Amino acid sequence: SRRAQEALRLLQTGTLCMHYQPKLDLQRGEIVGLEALLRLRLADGSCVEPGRFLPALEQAGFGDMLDLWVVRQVTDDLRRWHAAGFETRVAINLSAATLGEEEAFDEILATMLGFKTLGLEAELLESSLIQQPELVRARLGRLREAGVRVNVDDFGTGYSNLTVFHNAAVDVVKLDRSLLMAAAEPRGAALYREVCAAMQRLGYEVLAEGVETAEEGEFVAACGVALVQGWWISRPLEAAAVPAGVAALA
Ligand code: G
Ligand code: G
Ligand code: MN
Ligand code: NA
Repeated sequence: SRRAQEALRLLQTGTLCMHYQPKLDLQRGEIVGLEALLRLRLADGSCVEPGRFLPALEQAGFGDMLDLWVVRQVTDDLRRWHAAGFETRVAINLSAATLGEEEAFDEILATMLGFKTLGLEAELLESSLIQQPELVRARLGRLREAGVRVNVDDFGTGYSNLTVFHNAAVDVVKLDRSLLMAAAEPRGAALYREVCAAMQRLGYEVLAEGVETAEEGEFVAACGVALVQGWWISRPLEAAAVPAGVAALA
């Protein structure tokens, strides 16, 4: 397909790397972790976002191999930061393929286990959690037993399937930016507030994604979210810029 061809062309010309976006704990007023985001750096120094190459690779069956590459890259970055006296928790996006493939899952979990004390987290799309519910439940259980917190990513997009919340054990619900954009209208604001409250009553920690402005920050804080991520706090940072970048936010 055309998309697969573009993805291969990009991979031929660029280098995969990770960027890291800080997450702010509103109560503590501290950066409590980072989300690892895949990028492709081109020779001219510009970066391509994953939307242009990741879906084609996942469709071609490379999702689990890519996740394994990401976990190794993140743990390398964590080692370098640790040597420089910087420690943090990092959340890794996992593709649906990884939850389904035993070999890939075991290897990724083993790699994560080596970094238990630093605190790794997993982010999974709702759509990855609704297929093979028994298998997914077992795999999420193994992640959480290993101390890996599970985040439901992009909540509120696609067709939200609420069975995730009684079938699967998760720790954090990340409310998608589209819900926040809809909150510019009164009904959208009420929906955001109620979804946030319901998730908290069910015992989940709630993170507001894509918070771009102080006004949005004040709104989500008033809704009671625990964690905030978005340009208002920080853009995703290059790995080398993370220790100083996070220190500057403190
Ligand atoms: O960083 P950006 O907004 O362009 O990310 C676009 C999408 O790609 C997001 O949905 C995000 O979850 C996904 N994504 C980003 N980095 C990774 C990664 O390392 N692995 C996987 N599987 N998905 C990622
Ligand atoms: O994993 P997820 O689908 O949540 O990916 C998050 C994506 O959103 C990343 O690609 C990141 O670059 C992007 N992003 C992060 N903060 C903001 C923001 O404040 N506004 C917008 N529009 N996008 C953001
Ligand atoms: Mn994510
Ligand atoms: Na998201």
